[in-house]
Amino acid sequence: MDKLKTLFKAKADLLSNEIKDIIKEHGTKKIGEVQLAQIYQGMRGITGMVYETSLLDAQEGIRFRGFTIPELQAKLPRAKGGTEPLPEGLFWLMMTGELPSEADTAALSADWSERAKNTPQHVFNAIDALVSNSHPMTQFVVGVMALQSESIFAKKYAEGVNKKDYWSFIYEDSMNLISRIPLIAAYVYRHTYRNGLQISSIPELDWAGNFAHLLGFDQESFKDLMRLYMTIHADHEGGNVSAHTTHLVGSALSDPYLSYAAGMNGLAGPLHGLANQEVIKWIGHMQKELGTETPNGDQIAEYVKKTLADGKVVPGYGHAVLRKTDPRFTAQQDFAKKHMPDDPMVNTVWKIFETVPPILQSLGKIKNPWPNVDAHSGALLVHYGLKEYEYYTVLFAASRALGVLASLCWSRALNFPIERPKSVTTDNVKAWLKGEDAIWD
Ligand code: CMX
Repeated sequence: MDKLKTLFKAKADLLSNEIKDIIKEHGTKKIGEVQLAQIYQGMRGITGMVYETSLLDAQEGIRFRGFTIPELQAKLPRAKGGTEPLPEGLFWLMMTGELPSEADTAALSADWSERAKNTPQHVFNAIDALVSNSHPMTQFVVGVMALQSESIFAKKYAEGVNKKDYWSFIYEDSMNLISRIPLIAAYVYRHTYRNGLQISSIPELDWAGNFAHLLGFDQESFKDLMRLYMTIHADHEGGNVSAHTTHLVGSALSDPYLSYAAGMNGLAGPLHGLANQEVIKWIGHMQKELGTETPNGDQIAEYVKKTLADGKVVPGYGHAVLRKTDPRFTAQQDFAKKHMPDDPMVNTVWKIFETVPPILQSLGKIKNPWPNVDAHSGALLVHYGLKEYEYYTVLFAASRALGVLASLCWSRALNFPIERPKSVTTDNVKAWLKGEDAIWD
């Protein structure tokens, strides 16, 4: 067994026993009270699942195993000459709760590079077979689904395997899938926007550095952007649509390919990960309508009011849990201040940041008027010439694999059961409001 797998199993056995004791001693304690509004309004605020890899605080933002993004930037190993953390290091941290050494991250880079070899051709043929205007996220998910033929878990389950061993095959599938995600994602990009001219991997590069290379962007600072990008988008606790869907589908013992693909179909929604493409599309329309690349605050305010009057959302703003500026926005802003402080698109994003929150706040109904991760990411990509905004969610999806698959390993290692919350009908609710016995009592 490789070092990460051995360490992961030891941690999982330990936690599994602790959880058994917690349930035995405290299992009947109430962890919260569900209100009627919560069951009608997206289950907001209901604590209903365990997700070990990260935790979101409404005021402070995301912590990965207790570490904030600036702490990760300081503590995780970097590529030689690089200034941003390696996503391999974050994956190790999410899997074990421990910060990896440089040797651990280097070994993981080499392991993923090796596992990515001999990706079956039928994966790329499946993408080629799609109609040419298929959205990049559709192409990406089809590629992942085609790769499901390689699932070790599905094969072993069909042969009949002891449930105690599920975690091991989920681990192998997750590692194999993560290793090949840059290949599938870059294939979609080159296939759609670069006349199908594909680029070969550089096996010695780290996972995100090689991904940048496969896309056709070899500047060192773009590689660093990808390392940062793949780190900050990886995980956002368990309740968001992509993480929760992966977790839910995985709970039926669907293998990691099926579970991750399901989650990424959720990420492709405009209220979730697709918002990163919507932001650049929206800014592009604003620039066109106003006839300027660098609108001032008053012009932006007018355009925002028009967007709202047309019954649309302002993309990149608001969040279901966060109540402050997203630290993932700030991390990207810091990167931009360092690498491209005079870029017109980046400056427009900053001007929007000055202008939008007070307008949203003044409406009185929006719980979080501050920018989320998607408000900034596109502008950085545009700066480097990656202007095809319909592709942006694929980058988010590549990163999100690290968090949702690390969590899937944990869910199987802890033997979490199939997820099956209770639903009610409005007739049940009305009867209960009239004083009849509630079916949930
Ligand atoms: N622009 C306009 N209206 C907004 C808004 C925004 N950015 N954010 C919230 N609202 C509206 C909601 O649509 C809702 O309106 P109704 O009462 O008319 O239905 C009202 O304000 C209250 O919403 P909320 O409780 O503050 O927010 P929700 O938890 O329901 O939704 C989110 C959260 C992210 C879907 C929402 O803020 C939104 O649509 N933002 C724009 C899309 C976006 O950026 N999504 C990306 C989120 C991050 C990610 O997952 O990648």
